[in-house]
Amino acid sequence: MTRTILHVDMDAFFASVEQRDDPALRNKPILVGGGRGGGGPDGSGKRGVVTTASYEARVFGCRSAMPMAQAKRLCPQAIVVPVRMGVYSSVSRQVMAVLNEFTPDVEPVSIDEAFMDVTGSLHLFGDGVAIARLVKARIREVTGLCASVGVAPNKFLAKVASDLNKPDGLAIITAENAAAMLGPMSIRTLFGIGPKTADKLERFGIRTVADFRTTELPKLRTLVGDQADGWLRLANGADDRVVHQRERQKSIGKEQTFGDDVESPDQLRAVLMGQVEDAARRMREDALKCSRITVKLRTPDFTTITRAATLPEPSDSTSAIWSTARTLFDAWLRERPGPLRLLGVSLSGFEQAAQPTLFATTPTKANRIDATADAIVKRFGATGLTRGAQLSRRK
Ligand code: TTP
Ligand code: MG
Repeated sequence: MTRTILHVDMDAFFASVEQRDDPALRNKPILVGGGRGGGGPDGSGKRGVVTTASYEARVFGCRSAMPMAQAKRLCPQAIVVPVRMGVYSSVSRQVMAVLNEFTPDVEPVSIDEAFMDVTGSLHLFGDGVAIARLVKARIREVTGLCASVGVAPNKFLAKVASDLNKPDGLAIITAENAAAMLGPMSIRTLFGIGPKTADKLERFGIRTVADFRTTELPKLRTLVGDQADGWLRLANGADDRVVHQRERQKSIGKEQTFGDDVESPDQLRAVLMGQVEDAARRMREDALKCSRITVKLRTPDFTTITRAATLPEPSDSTSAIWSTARTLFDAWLRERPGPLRLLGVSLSGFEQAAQPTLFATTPTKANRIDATADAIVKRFGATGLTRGAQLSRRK
């Protein structure tokens, strides 16, 4: 069966998020990572490395994984911006939720890239190129960022295609033109050929995909072993790997262990409210609604208790979730008043929320407050917003 596969890859992902959030960085060469306040992509250790260079900095030769000092020599005017991994993860979830509006067959590959099998969605949205245009437009609308998309009959070709016209690219590779397009490309394009294998093949004069194709199979097998057969299939544009849906999230939660046990019910409620706010926002980013709310408590003697309740109907509203979480918490406090070591909340029993583009629904007041709160957090980070119940934390 002929499939239509899309590969979506955000352009200069971390750098574009920084440029979006700070107008002073727009159209400027910027280097995300290293140096002052920056760490590795996980926010720890590994100082002094570029995680992303904006396209303006790439013109000067700055690249990912380059030592920051070297990048600064290539482009002294570049502005160095620290990594904000939490923000990129939250944008990533928004992007993946957008892709899920078009098909459930979405396979995230990394923080900024995913495959989609849209074969079953063609009758709804048009051909692969039409869907690619819609996906790019929706990503821009929801995140303000630009993605490149490749359209092809399989994963390998779709990934090659998404890279062809970056940034803001949209490229198609068909079964008919695949062999001709791949021919002049480096053997490093073939999925699974790492730098060591590539060096070895190149020493034997096999540099391009066309070189690889025209080398006799027994020779390829002596050079690279049994994998020769698979790479030869890729070199001919064939790839039957399927798009695997990501495993569905079972719960979204947040918990906090206190440095000193906390006794004040108001303070505990404020912490819980903040946790509900955070978990509900992440759930909305994934376009989910939950039906089960679990509050977790740990007393100073390390006893851990959970209290759960089921909502009458699935909800993604912070106020609905908060009122249930608060009822659970207050019931616990009436039974066993006293200090706590840990407090947390988790949301589960998910169902997909209605997709905003496909089903226009009338937002309720609570929806509008949540949407505003989400927009503020997106813009200023979680500290930009404090609901009433949280205020006692500031005392
Ligand atoms: P990429 O998609 O490889 O790169 P990119 O999105 O910055 O640029 P483009 O796709 O337009 O070529 O990686 C996505 C993000 O992953 C990138 O923004 C930063 C992070 N990353 C690292 O932290 N370390 C790395 O070595 C690489 C390659 C990426
Ligand atoms: Mg990218």
